[in-house]
Amino acid sequence: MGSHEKHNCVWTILPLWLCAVSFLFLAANNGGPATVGASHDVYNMMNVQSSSRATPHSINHIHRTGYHFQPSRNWINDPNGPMYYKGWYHLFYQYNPNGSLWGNIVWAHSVSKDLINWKPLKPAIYPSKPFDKFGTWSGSATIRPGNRPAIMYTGIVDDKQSQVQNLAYPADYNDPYLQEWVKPDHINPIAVPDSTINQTAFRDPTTAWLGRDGRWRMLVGGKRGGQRRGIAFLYWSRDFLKWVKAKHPLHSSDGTGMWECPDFFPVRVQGTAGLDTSATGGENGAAAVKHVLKVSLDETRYEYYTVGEYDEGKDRYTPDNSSVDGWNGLRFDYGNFYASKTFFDPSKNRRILWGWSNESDSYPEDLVNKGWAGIQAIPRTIWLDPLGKQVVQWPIKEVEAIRHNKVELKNHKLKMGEKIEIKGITPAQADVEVTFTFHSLDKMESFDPNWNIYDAQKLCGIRGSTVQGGVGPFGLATLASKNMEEFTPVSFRVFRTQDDTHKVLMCSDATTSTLNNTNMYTPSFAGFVNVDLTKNKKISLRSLIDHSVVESFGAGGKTCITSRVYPTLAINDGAHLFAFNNGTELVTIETLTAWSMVNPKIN
Ligand code: DQQ
Repeated sequence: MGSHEKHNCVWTILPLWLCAVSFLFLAANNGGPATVGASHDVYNMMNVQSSSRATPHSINHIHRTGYHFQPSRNWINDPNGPMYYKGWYHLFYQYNPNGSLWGNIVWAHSVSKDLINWKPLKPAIYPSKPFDKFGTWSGSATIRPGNRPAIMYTGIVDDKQSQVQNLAYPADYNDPYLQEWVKPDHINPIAVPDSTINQTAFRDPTTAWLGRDGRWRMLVGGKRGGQRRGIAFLYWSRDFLKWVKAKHPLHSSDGTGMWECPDFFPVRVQGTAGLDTSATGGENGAAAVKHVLKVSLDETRYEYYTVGEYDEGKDRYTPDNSSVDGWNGLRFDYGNFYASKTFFDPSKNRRILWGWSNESDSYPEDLVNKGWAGIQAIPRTIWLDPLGKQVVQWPIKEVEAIRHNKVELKNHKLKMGEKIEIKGITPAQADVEVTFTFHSLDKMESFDPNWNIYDAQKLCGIRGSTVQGGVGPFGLATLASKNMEEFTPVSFRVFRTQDDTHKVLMCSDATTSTLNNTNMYTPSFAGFVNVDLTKNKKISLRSLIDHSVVESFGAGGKTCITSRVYPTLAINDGAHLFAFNNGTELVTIETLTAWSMVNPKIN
């Protein structure tokens, strides 16, 4: 939500159908992630109309998830301020207590011992003060020395959605649930837009980090007034109470538009362990570190990140040459995954990534009728790939505790056009890990030099899972109906590039996911996988399948894609799972292990 200044649907009194039609027009013409954004704004428009009359509707359970985080009803968006405190994981999230469209946003709050079973608490932060009277938008938690958490969040101060940053701290540090939060009048707001800052494009403070010079730093997302330069404004503080803006931002990039929900954190150059956000590397035997800067692009509703060097002395971040800054950058997830945020988990020495996965049924009426909207993706451990050019993500270990009914398949060969059904589990709610091998790359298709090397999604649209290839497409057909009238394929396809190397495309294609094609946004999400298949002719895939979501992890988590889908036949017992090969090269399923997933206790 957010850049309302540019979206006519939000503020005009266009009839709803016209907005919906213009959304479909955008969806048909852009073909890219921008369409996701368009849908959010249509929702906004409905909220403006409906927030006062929003009443709890009956809940439609067909596509609700079994083991993903969602409250019992209503709208959710960004994960906020995740942290670990006194034995409990805390998740706050943007929530509309009054309905299933965006609006009336508060910080809802749940706690967990294992990041899988969740206990709801009352909202932690909600509009109550002049500095947040019109909204309590996204922000982050920082654990200050002495185990003292604090939250920084964006307050909306007027009906034009002008934004300031605020600080809240727990009323009682002895309460492990951190139920009460104080927003002191004498210090808030802690940051207001100065004359150089666009006041409706100034939000989502990061977790703060403490420099060697004893000074705290935090970032606020923004864009240069009127222009499309995305900015991570940098703020400094000696005491965490009084914050001043640094002369220059930590980083900015032209042509990217508003940067929402920035996230900036150190990663070890070697190993998978996480680091505290204040960790600095390389000195006194400390592990060498790099930094990751992620931003969520309001214009397109996808995120990108870079890996680079943070110079603490100059307070500048410079992406490495191998990291593209801008719309073609690397993504944590090439699908429906937005406003993500990481935190350091000191209890298990890892950094964990949360991300919001919005609905893809496009009409606001669908959400109103369902009575709920939005889920949080399964938390992922995140670390730097050994080659140093990208991050790797893997579902947290704890999710394995809800696996049951294991089935296994070994050394099964799939000729061109063959598929095999994986039986003995509940395919609508499952976890599946598979490794595919093949003998040679000789049959690879050529990568047409006219194709845009960044536009994996378009390529997947042209060369979908049923279009015969050479090496691939092979993969899993998830949420499939018995006779494949509906299925969401997650697949790999290998191309020969002009320099005689290869490029691996991974697709999670929702175009065939449902027979109900009227209101659906069904993109062929895709990303390239940076793997060398010449020596080891082998690639792995894991998919977490949960009724209306398929979260997939290619090559051990190098490329991740989340799709939201709404089958009509492939629901509950009508859902099936297959592995398939539609390439002329014979593919072997070296191992496939699948499990049903039980329902944890969620809210
Ligand atoms: N959602 C929040 C904003 C943030 C946006 C409002 C990202 O703070 O920029 O609900 O989805």
